[in-house]
Amino acid sequence: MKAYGLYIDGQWVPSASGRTFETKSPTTGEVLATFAEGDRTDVQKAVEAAYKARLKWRAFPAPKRAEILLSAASIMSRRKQELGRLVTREMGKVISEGKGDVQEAIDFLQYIAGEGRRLFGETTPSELPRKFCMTVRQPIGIVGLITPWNFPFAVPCWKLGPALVSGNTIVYKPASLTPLCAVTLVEILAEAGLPPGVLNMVTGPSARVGTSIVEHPHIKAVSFTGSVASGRDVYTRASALLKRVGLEMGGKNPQIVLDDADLSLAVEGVLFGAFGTAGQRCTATSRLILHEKIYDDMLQGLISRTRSLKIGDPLDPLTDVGPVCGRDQEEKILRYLSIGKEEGANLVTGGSKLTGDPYDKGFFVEPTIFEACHGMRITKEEIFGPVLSVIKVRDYEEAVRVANDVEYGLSSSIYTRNIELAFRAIDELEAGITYINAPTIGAEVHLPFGGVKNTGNGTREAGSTAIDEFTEIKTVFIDYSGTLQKAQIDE
Ligand code: UN1
Repeated sequence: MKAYGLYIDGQWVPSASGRTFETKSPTTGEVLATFAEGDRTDVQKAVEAAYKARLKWRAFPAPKRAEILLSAASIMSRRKQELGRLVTREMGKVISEGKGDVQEAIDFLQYIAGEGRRLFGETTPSELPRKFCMTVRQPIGIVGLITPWNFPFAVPCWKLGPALVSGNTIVYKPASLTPLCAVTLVEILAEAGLPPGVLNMVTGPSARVGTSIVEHPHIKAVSFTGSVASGRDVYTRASALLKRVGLEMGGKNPQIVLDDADLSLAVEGVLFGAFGTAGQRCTATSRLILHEKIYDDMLQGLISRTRSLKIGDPLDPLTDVGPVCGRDQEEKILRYLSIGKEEGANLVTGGSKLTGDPYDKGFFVEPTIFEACHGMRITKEEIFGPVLSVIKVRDYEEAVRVANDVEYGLSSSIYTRNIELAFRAIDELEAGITYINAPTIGAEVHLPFGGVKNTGNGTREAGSTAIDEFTEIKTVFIDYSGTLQKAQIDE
């Protein structure tokens, strides 16, 4: 069994307490490796390393910093098959999606490396003669990154990439369900040439490692992806210390299907949106809002396609849906299945844990569809599993009203051929992302990603906005008149 340490100042070291934890395959229960369990003392050491490295890293030219990201992307491309399998073994998503996770990380590192030769500021005329005005982007300093288990390569790269190219040093805490992916990613970045102390990783529980990162006075910004409850805690603690915080949290993403839609396209869309990654994406479709005229046809089509999904070993390329990621995750989903049944939602397919061989060793939940009434808990709360609530509406207006009546606003989708209603949906759906005639999942890395309402606090990851979370803007005035010139003062 391989045992991994914490990564501090370019060295793999045991935790101060000597405690360890393990990661298990959600498919077979096999223990994959053990990891150092960090706490406040280890975070302190990681911050010291990041502090020591920060001035040199900041002075290293941005295009050179970007080259390291490009090398990491090439190592990942070369090892894509193996890394995809690693994601699948540790996290449980099916192998095509495991490789997709790695591909998303590669795509994004390549994209953000371009910032090394941009990091654009503005130049603008002065109101005074012989005076020049501009802005430059500068690193924030030491940033804390806290990442989830559902995209163990892509989401850490969304944060690490812009933080590094902008010249920050990092203390990184990955999710405790996928530390093997995290260790591998750090090894790749080290191999790509990242100097010691620039990236430090502390594995261990959120309550100790995460909180210590959020509360450390030298860490000036925190970027977090995870649940609303944890995000709220991060925000509360960090904002009391006046830190910059980027939050990307839950979703209750709707797919609306109007009566003029291409129904077979809409069925394939919701199948991928709701049951891809076993529903464990923050962009997953968890509500299907159907126009009453096509309700029966669409539901019938969807039920038969859902029943034909193959559930099982995610490494098998023929499998459609793998296990959910761990016991807590499974328990939460099963609890929501009971809640749905108790609330009187009509269970039309699925609804149980799968048992028997080969399911007993892992955490397998059937893809589940409820006919629900808007307002039931299963239509409002994030489940983060393969559970879809179908809601009937009379028209476009009611569809949008229902879609918007939740606390979240990450992704959204509408299937229609009516161009006016498609454009109205872009205006009216309360979400950071709207898809027309495509499922709620599958955002591309060169566009901003994030949500409104309780999904986030206004930051956008990826795309052209990615570096905003990790840079300070300095405004510069250069007076070359040789005289004292006074802005705003009448002469
Ligand atoms: C997430 O679930 O946290 O848009 C990220 C998508 C993926 C990213 C999801 N590109 O579904």
